[in-house]
Amino acid sequence: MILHEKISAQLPAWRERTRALAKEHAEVVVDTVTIGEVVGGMRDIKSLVTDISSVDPAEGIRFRGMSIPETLKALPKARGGKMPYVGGLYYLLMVGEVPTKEQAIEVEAEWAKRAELPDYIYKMIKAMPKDTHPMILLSQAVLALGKDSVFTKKYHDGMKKDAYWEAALEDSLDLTAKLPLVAAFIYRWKYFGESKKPRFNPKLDYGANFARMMGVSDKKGYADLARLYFIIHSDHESGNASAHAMHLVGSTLANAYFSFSAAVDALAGPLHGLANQECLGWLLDVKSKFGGVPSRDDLYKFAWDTLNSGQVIPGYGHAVLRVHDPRFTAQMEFAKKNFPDDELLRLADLVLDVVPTVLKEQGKAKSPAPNVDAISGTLQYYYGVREFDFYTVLFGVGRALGVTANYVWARALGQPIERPKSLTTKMLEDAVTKAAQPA
Ligand code: NMX
Ligand code: MLT
Repeated sequence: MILHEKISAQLPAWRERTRALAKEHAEVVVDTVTIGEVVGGMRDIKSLVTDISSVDPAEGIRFRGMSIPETLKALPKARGGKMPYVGGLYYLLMVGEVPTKEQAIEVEAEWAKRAELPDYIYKMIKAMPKDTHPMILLSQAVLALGKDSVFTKKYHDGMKKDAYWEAALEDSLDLTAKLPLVAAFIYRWKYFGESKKPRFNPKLDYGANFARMMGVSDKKGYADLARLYFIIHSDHESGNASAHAMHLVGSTLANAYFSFSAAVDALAGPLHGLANQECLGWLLDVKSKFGGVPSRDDLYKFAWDTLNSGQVIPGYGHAVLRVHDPRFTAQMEFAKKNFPDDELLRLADLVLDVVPTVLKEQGKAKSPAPNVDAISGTLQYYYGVREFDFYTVLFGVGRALGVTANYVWARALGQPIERPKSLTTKMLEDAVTKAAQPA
């Protein structure tokens, strides 16, 4: 299998680099830690290692060193579409090189072989009350798929540490192949009462299959959106809550299913992935209150009312980014190219004009710029996926690509169980007293 072959060939050199850092340079200082960082959600503390992606506050995400426009340009385009093969992105994240079209298709073919769900997954989802949030269903399904984890089986059969990554890769390929089916089934069952099992057509790519299984009317348009969506949501370095949850759980040698279920749970928080659902809800509230796109003044007042009621404005601000999120820009460009006159898009555009002003006036948010969630729901809504509590499931399908690539490499490089040190409040106060004493 191509990913196995390519990673295997790189491993000796990566292992040597990691060994040298750990053994020969362990004492080199890379950061100092302040009380503000300790009590402030560990913001900015440099304490994780990943080569899959990196986020620059002034520039945004780079996948294996490539910005979003560079990634979209370089990856081979899917047959019949304008966006790249998702399999090509997975190859880039896993291998660190831009694949040829044939290599991207090989990953797609690998997914097609594995894209089937055991019967009990359907039964389990259907056994849940209809008003269950789709992120609960997704997390349950992922966890339940872990019954067949290759990693867990081989671990108990005495697998050697050097081979962990191979079993991790098997589980990651199985999981990422099955996720579109899980997501599409949740969608069709929960909102339309359909219990037909989705079928993955091996002649079509990941994006086109997803569009078919979701049952949208513009399959070609939605296939391109799905490709773009999964690619840009795949990774955002390792410190974001979902990636970090996956990494933490994976570091205990829990399998990829346990680990990704934890990532899904983290993504379900309104300050993280669920903001995309909240964001569309906020836009629709504006629309219904004003009977369409309001005046700038009305929107300005509405935004202030949200802040004054103690809520955040979803889709704006970021823990790391200090500029417009390039994932926002990529989606805005897609929308303007494909449906420039859409009413919700015009509203999102007006929000982009007003909300950063309001956040700046309030003066709390370190960044008033839009993040990825500010626009993603508007695109789904246009293509008819209007059940917005489903949106974070889509984020989850995309995020799996990046976090599983990280998970495979973490096992390949023998990254240890994560275990930071905690302090008591008294210890921090003592540190303050000590710092105030003359040297
Ligand atoms: N609306 C209102 N207040 C905000 C916003 C916002 N969009 N963004 C930040 N703030 C507040 C924040 O709540 C905090 O207030 P307080 O001091 O009262 O606790 C203050 O500004 C400083 O926060 P920051 O340091 O700028 O942001 P932080 O790193 O703590 O949090 C987010 C980052 C993304 C959680 C925050 O900007 C936010 O809540 N945004 C809205 C929710 C959202 O869009 N989340 C999605 C992020 C992307 N993703 O998909 O995960
Ligand atoms: C993400 O994609 O994970 C979000 O932008 C949040 C983050 O990076 O902290």
